[in-house]
Amino acid sequence: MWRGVIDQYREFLPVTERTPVITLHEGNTPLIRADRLREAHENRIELFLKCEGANPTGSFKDRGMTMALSKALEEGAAAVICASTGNTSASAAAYAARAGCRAIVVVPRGQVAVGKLSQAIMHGAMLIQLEGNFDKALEIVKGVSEKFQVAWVNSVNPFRIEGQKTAAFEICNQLEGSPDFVFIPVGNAGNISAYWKGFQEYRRAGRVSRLPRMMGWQAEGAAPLSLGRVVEHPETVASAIRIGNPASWKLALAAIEESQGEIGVVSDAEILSAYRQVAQVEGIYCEPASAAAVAGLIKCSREGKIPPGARVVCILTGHGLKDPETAITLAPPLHVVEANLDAAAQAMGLG
Ligand code: AN7
Repeated sequence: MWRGVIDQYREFLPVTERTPVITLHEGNTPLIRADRLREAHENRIELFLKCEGANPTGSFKDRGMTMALSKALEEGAAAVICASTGNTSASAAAYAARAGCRAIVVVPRGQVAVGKLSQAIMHGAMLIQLEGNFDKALEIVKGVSEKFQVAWVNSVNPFRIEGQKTAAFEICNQLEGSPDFVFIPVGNAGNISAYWKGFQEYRRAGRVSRLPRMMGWQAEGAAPLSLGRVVEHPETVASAIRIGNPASWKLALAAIEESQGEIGVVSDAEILSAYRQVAQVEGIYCEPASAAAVAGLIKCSREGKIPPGARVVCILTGHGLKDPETAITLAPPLHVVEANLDAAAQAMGLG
């Protein structure tokens, strides 16, 4: 039986036999070949989608949260706290419930997708809605964790990064080797840093012989890394990555530089187009932030940046059901028909 990422990758993680393992059996997510999407844009690469929405709370955050909660409990914490654009709060709430620990989550009011809010509520977290954006929430949570006895479980917590790096191990195992390019959305910049750490450790351990290029993608209105400056009022339809001052800024830039990768920017229109394509061409429903990685790949393919034969993985970081409201804004005119066969057939274009 798969028992989660700590059990599976224990030798690579800072845990001992005394660490209580808080797990929802996260990880082991599908890596799916995407031939139809590839054909639509660039027919000479090998394209795979890493479906992190298949984690227990519907995002990659669970890989980090199993570590963060296990270590918090080992260290005797009675409460955890995080700021969040949504997914971190959902995951922290679920793992805290499992650990029997209090969770306090601070989110920007009116800027979190409804599925994510529902998770924090259902798992019994204390939900604080801040009159301010994510960056402000992060600042406040940092202050609270320094002043009071609560464990800070944002990705500045090194245990989060340790857990999240396991996704890189999994991709290497699933491909039986390293990919050439990894396309990944960037918000607070923890995940791209975690992946790079994971690939490097796997190579050092002799499990793979090469390293991929890390290709990070931000939304145009929330692109501090590519602009090289803090964005005071970040704006994008991809609310998960509406972040103007990422905590892991330096680590992310190091990952990009060391891997000879790139940090790029895509517009909201490009994000929504990729979001719809992944769903309609491959049957995989990811959230808008995840689609930023696919939009980045489409852009690079168009610019001829990906060499033929390259093995490419896009990280689909979260499930589409997290944010049904954005999906519904894309709905074509809805068919409402009288309850009889002829009217229905006509509406179907068959009559
Ligand atoms: C679906 O939940 O920051 O660059 O507070 O939910 O590691 O921040 C979420 C980020 C990508 C960006 N895709 O990852 C939060 C939060 C999805 C996300 C990112 C997030 P990082």
